[in-house]
Amino acid sequence: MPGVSSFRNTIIRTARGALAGLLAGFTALAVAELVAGLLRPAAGPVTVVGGAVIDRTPASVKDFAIRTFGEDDKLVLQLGILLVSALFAVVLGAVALRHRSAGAAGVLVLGIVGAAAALSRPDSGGAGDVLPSLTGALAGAAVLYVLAGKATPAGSPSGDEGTGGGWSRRGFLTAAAVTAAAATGAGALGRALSGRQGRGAVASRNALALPAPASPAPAVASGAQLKVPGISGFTTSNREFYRVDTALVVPKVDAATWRLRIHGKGVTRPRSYTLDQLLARPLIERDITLTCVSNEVGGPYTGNARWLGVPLAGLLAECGVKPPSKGGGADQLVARSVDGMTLGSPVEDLMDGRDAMLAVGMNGEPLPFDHGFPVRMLVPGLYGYVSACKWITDIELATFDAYDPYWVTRKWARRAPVKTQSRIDTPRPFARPAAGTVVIAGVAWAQHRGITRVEVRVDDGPWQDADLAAQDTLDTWRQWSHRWQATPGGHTLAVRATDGTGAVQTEQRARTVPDGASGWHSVFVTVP
Ligand SMILES: Nc1nc2c(c(=O)[nH]1)N[C@H]1C(S)=C(S)[C@@H](COP(=O)(O)O)O[C@H]1N2
Ligand SMILES: [Mo]
Repeated sequence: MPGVSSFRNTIIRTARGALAGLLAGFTALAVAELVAGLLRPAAGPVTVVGGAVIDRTPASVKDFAIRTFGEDDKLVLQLGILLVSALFAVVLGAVALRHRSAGAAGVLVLGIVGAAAALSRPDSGGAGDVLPSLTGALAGAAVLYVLAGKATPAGSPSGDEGTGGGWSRRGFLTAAAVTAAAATGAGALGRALSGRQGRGAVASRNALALPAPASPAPAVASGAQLKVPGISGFTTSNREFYRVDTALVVPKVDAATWRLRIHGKGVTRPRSYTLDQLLARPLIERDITLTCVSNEVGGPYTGNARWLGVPLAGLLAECGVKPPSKGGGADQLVARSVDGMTLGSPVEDLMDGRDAMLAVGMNGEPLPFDHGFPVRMLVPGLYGYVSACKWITDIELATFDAYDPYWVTRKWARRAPVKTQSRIDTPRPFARPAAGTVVIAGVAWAQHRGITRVEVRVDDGPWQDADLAAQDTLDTWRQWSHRWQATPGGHTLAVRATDGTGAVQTEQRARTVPDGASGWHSVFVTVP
C-alpha cells in the first residue's frame, strides 16, 4: 500500500524535521550561553534580544506589562523570546527537510539578528559581544544541516542534497540524543560560568563595612507605625521593596573596580571617585519613601527605607557645579548606570537643601544588587525614573534642552515631582468585614511636602478626617486610620490626602504616562 506508507513517511519526516529544528535552536542557545559565560554573561542572546525588545516597547505596552505581570514582567518576556525562538526553530526544521542549506542559513540569519542586538545595547562590551550569538548560530546551523540529512526515512525521496536519504530511524534518534546531551552540557557549563563572573562583586559586597553616618537618622517617630493588621510596614524591608528597572540580568558590579565620574557643563573640576573615597566623606542617613511613576492609584510600587549615603549637593559643589538660580549653566543632571540607563534630574532640586544622595546603604546593609549596589542616586520628592539611578557610574551636567534621557525619549515627562497620593491597605478590595467597627487604614505620601490631612469617605457620605499617625519626616509616607461603623450591604470606601502645601489630592483620574497616576483610591467591600 504505497499511499499509506508515504503518508506515514510524511508524518515521520515532519516530526523529525520539527525535532531537528528544536534541537538546532536549543544547541544554538546553549552554545551561545557557554560563550557568553566565558566572555560576558550580559552578551547572551536572550539577554541582548530581551533588552532590545524592552527598549523598543512603546510606553503603553510596557505599562500594560507592568500592570499585568508586575515584577514577573521580565520572566514573561524571556519565556516569550524562548517561545518565539521555538516557533522559528520548528519552521526552519521544516524548511531544512526540503533545503538543508536554506534551513541552516535561516539559523545563521537569526544569529546575525542576535549579534546586531548585542551591538545595539547601550552597555555593549564592544565587538566581542557578537561572538555568543554568532558561535551559537554556527553550531545550530551545523546541527540542523546534519540532522535534516538524517531525518528522511530510508527508502523515500530525500531533500535537495540527496546525501541524507536512507538514514535509519536509529541513526536519526542517536544523532538527536547525542546533540541534546551535548547542548545540555554546554548550556549548564555556560550557566555555571556566568554565575562565577559575579563572584568578585558578591565578595566585594560581603566585605563592605558601611561607616557610621556623620548625621544619623533620628529614630523613627514613635507612633509612625500604626498597630492595625493589614497596614503596610512603615519601613519596607529590602526583601519586600519593589523593584522596577529594565535590567534582564541584574548588574553585578565589583565595588573594588567601580568608579563614579562627574563631568559636563559647568563642571570646573571634573573628577572620578572610588567607593572608598565616597565612604570617607561624612555620610547622612535618612528615611526616604521612593515611588515609581508606573504606580497605579492604589498600586504597590512605593516603599520606604532607611538610606545611608553621600550628600549629592556638596559633591557637586566641590566639582564646581552651581544651581541655575545661582548662575549655573546646567539645569539637568544626567545619571548613567553601568547597564547604559540614563535618568535626568533638575540640578535646582538636587541643590535646594533636600537630602539628595548617592546611597550606599539600605536598611542597615550595603545596597542589595537588585537595588543598585554599590551606589545609587536618591532624591526625595521625585519619581524614581527622574532621580533614583541604580548601579550609577557617571554623572554628566547638561541641559534639558540639549539632552533627553531614556524614559523621556519614550513619552515620559522631563520633570516629574511625586504626586500627592493615598492608598487604602485595609480592608482589601472585595473583603467581607463583619458589621460593627471596621478599621480602614493605609498610607499617604507627598514626598518633600509632607502629609497634613487624610480624609475617608464611605459611599456618598461626607469626607471624614482620618487619624494621622506621627509624620516621620516630610520625605516619608504617613500612615492613617479611621474607625468605621460598618452596616450590612455593599460599600465603597475612598481616601484622599492633603499635602504640606495645602493641596488636596485631585479626584482627576490620570494614567501613569506621562508623569504619574492621579485620582482617589477606592475599595469596594461587602458587609454580610
Ligand atoms: N540603572 C537603572 N536605574 C533605575 C531604573 C532602571 O531601569 N535602571 N529604574 C528607575 C525606576 S523607574 C525606579 S521607580 C527606581 C526603582 O528602584 P528600586 O528598584 O530600587 O525600587 O529605580 C530607578 N533607577
Ligand atoms: Mo519607576
